[in-house]
Amino acid sequence: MKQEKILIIGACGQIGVELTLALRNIYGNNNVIASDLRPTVHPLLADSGPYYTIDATDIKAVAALVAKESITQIYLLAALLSATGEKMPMKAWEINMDSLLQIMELSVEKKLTKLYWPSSIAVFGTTTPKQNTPQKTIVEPTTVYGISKYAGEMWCQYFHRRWGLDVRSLRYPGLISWKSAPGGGTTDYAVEIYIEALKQKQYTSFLSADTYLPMMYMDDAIRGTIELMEAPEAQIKSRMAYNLSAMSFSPKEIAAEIQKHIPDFKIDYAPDFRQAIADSWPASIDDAAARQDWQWQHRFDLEKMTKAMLENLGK
Ligand code: NAD
Ligand code: AKB
Repeated sequence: MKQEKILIIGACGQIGVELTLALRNIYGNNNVIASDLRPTVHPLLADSGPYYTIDATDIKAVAALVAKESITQIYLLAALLSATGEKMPMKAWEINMDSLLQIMELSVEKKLTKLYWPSSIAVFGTTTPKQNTPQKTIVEPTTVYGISKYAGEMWCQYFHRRWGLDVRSLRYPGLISWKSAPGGGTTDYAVEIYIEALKQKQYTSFLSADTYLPMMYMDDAIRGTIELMEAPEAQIKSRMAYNLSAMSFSPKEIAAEIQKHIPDFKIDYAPDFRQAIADSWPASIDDAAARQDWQWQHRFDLEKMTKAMLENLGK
């Protein structure tokens, strides 16, 4: 077992639950400390290891926990996502940025071995090339969430250059999972659609039929995150965030894939404010740098993911 002590902040969210479980498998239950703003732990994390209720922006509380648990690495997942962020932009900026800056300073001060902080395809905007969006390109995000992610990437690069902080990051696409619910993003439709297909055989999509977005099954995202974090330091050439890609589809295409399993499933469309956010994002992502630098490879496509989602949610 590896001798690291990891703190996950935002552990009860869509990614946090699965990442905590995966890291506990590798490092041991008591070496992976889960924490979140939520007063009670997510049911899937109960009984598998320590849990603390903590506010990521309360740096004194975070520092006290780091000292108490002798933490050596932090995964900072706490954030407000794109759709929620547009409803409360100042709050989103505060949570997304204050937590990152303070935790980066703490990481340098306490000489933590590594910090993980996820970015998003939301860094890209309407002026970015829409197809096969490259690692380095025009970046003019339109949402407060995207602005916070791009600013955060620049700060990660700065802390690495200035203080040698081993901070690593990925630009996740929309993530699709069945263990823990998504938390206020524009890509959440691609989870809701499976749940409603099983429950009601009907789904009203808040994005239009032909809105293509980059997407990924959670198993791939968790494996990619751990592979990035475990890669030798010399292989990490980007201290901004790596583009990461698996598949790209539209609401119409995911509905057609579901209909192969549930032939009477019906979809209709009622686009809302999230359509403008989706329209500002890439349709597909070029992740050649991640594939070259640390040998990233996805395993799930739309067909395989749909089978896994329907099977697991069906249980
Ligand atoms: P989520 O909303 O499901 O989970 C975030 C968790 O953070 C929640 O449990 C919430 O209670 C907690 N939290 C919020 N404010 C907090 C605070 N002040 N202190 C402590 N905890 C707080 O989000 P997620 O989908 O798990 O995303 C995790 C990270 O990955 C975020 O940075 C997000 O931007 C990024 N990301 C996610 C996706 C995706 O599709 N899920 C895609 C790209 C990037
Ligand atoms: C969102 O839709 O906000 C997230 C993301 C792609 O960052 N899923």
